Amino acid sequence: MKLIGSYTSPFVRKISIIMLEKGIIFEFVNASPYSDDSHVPHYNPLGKVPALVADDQQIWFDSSIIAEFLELRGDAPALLPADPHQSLHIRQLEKLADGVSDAALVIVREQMRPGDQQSEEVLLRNREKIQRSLDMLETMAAEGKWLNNGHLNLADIATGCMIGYLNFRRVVPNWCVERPGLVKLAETLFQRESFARTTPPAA
Ligand SMILES: N[C@@H](CCC(=O)N[C@@H](CS)C(=O)NCC(=O)O)C(=O)O
Repeated sequence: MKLIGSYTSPFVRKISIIMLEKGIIFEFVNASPYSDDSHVPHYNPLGKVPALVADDQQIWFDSSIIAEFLELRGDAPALLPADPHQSLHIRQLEKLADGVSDAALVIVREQMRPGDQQSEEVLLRNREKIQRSLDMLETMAAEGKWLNNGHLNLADIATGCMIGYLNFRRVVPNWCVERPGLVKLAETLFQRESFARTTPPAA
């Protein structure tokens, strides 16, 4: 099994953590999707990481699909409930956390442009997406049913990777204000070996 990506990506980190938690042995192939000579399009025509090359050489891309593929292998611990309807609730929160990472990535890329070419509208729109989504995740973390219920699941992992990315890129540094449920969840997750071993490199 080969994972193509970079540890600065919250989506790649999500897959690394899933495989570490499940004890799946894999080779990590460091590849930047943004370099001119990137090999990533060879694995994923969209040019995005992560991509996973399975033992039968089948290539899987998009972190949600890879997560589903890994879950279908059946390695313990299960990160989704067997009941498909319950699973859907957790998958939706996984997508919500991933959507925050997407919006944070847009902000990071926008801020890399020369100041006079940056769009205030794009920055504001994505900050608003992030704040609204974090509010919903906070409610879910406080409820403790589909997120933060004491049994690590896919939504917890996606949320931890997203918060790690907000911290790493210093996007929306006030994310933790009045969100004690998310702060507690992040603190608990960051103590796990799988998270500690995949901390993004210093910027
Ligand atoms: N929905 C995708 C998002 C992946 C993604 O956006 N990855 C970023 C790195 S964090 C990337 O490869 N971007 C390159 C590009 O957009 O060209 C997933 O979950 O895998």
